[in-house]
Amino acid sequence: MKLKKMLAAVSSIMLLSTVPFVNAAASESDDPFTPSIVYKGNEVVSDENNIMTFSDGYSILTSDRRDFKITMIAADGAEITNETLGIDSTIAIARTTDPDKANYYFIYPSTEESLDELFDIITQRVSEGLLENAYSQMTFDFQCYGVDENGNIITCAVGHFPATQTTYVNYTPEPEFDGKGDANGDGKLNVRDAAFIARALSLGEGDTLPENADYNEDGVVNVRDAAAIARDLAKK
Ligand SMILES: [Ca+2]
Ligand SMILES: [Ca+2]
Repeated sequence: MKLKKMLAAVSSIMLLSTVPFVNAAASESDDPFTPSIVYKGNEVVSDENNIMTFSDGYSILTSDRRDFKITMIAADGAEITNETLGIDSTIAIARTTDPDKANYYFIYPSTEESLDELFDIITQRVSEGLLENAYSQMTFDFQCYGVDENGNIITCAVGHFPATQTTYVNYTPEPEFDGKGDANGDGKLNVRDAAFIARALSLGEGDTLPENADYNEDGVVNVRDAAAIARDLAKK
């Protein structure tokens, strides 16, 4: 057994099992219409014989691919129908019930082959401007694997892990948090920051709060900042 490769696979699976695919540095495809971005920036460079290899060099053995889904985000004012999408009239298009995402439409293909075929067409509609963006998703189980001296694939005895693969047409990384409102300095903005500001103010220690506690950017840190943080969090 090629121990080195096996160990690499084992270490990759340990990473993957805790934080699936998020370990790679974000890599943006040269061609934005190549449907290849998986999760937060890790790109599938090949997918053959159930072995999926990512741009960071990790590869996994996949099985039981299921739950196929295409999400389409319509451009402003675009009419989304089987006809405008150019897909078979028998394919059901669902629409979200979330009023904040009124321009989201979904297709649930029954096979991976049909997912791939439809996603090619949908990708074309993004490039033509009918859709703002689109992504395809599927769930699969995966295992790490190694190759023995005879070239046979052997799996690691660590079991199966379910994962969801997301393939975007256009991948936009989440903007980095700029620290605004992070009064307690833990790198996150949440209700603790509103409480932290309120507590410091109530103790008469408002002047010990950091500059970025001025969430509404009016030049003073006061109870309005705590309220604004709470209000914005409630909107999310
Ligand atoms: Ca914080
Ligand atoms: Ca303020």
